[in-house]
Amino acid sequence: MPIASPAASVALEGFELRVLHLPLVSPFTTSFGTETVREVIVVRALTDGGDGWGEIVTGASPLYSSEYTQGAWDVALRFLVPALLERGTMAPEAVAEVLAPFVGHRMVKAGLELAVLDAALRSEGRALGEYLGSMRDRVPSGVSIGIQRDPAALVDAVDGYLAEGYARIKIKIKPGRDIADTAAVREAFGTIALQVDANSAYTLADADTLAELDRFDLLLIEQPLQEDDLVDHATLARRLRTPVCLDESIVSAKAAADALALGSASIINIKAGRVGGYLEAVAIHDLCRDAGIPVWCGGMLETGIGRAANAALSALPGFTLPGDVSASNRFYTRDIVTEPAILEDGHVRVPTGHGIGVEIDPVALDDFTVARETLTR
Ligand code: OSB
Ligand code: MG
Repeated sequence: MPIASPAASVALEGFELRVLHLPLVSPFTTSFGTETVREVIVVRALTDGGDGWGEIVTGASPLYSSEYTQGAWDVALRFLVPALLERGTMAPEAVAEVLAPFVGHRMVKAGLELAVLDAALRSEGRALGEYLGSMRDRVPSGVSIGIQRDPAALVDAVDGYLAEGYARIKIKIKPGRDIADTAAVREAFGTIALQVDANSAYTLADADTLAELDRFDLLLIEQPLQEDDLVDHATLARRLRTPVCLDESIVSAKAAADALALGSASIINIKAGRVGGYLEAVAIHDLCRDAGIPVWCGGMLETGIGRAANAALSALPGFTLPGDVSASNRFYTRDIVTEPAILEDGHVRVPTGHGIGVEIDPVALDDFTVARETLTR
């Protein structure tokens, strides 16, 4: 259902943007590359109702999507933040509308919107989960595991996460590191909840290989083909018994509706950053729920800011599959919030504090900051 009751308007006084470098506990390898440090932009909205926090989930390079840190930094400071400050006073629900004339840059828009939303909800004393329509106080936690040195190393990694209690395992695949890796995990751990993510590494010419995955009873295969391959995904989906789930392709509610109309996917991964914000994410949740399509919450190696907001989003009723909403320590030894998300019985808690429900650790924030810029009205 759409947002039941809109948030308060706030007078925007300025925005502080910071680039942070957070070391990862271990390298994270996907079909598009390896990361050892998470580069991320943290947004602080300065308002008459107090500060609000958001996170721009771009990576350092445009490998997952066309967005990347320096491009995000530039477009935010040159166009998006000035447009918001120019408008002055607004409700969080108006942020997307003010930013709509600027094409693309959805992760930047999402981070700015979250900061305004957090400020507004904190000023009213409301929790983000309650505002978005959360129905649960905790959500099952899945973990995304990067490509390892070899299948044996992958089995070791999966073993560790299962021992911690993760409710669902996702492994990254790419051509040449697909069937044997998946077989090794299935053989080692039996009927665990298992899915794979290709991050666009295949083409339709690989359909025979991908069909070999059918024998592993996977929950889904995520984004086998390119972002704009909606028709090819529909063709592939007809070939596979494994459900096709889209991540990169779903950049908006419109893209989700198109994908469903074409039969490109039977499950959708929702990431607020990729779709331009938590409100657009709720719109996709709503349309999928009406269409009987399961959704789950994806992750972008979020700091404690995005991790808290993702837990709230994941508690909406249509999120019927475990998301990539892992504990903070899956990626970080030190987070920038005072109470990083922890795994409890395979779940993470939906914060109940005001706004995103977590407090920033100012010392950690400063320690990880490598660049900083403030624009005021
Ligand atoms: O495709 O889901 C993805 C991380 C960065 C970019 C893309 C993806 C991922 C993940 C990690 O799989 C998910 C997480 O944050 O736990
Ligand atoms: Mg993915």
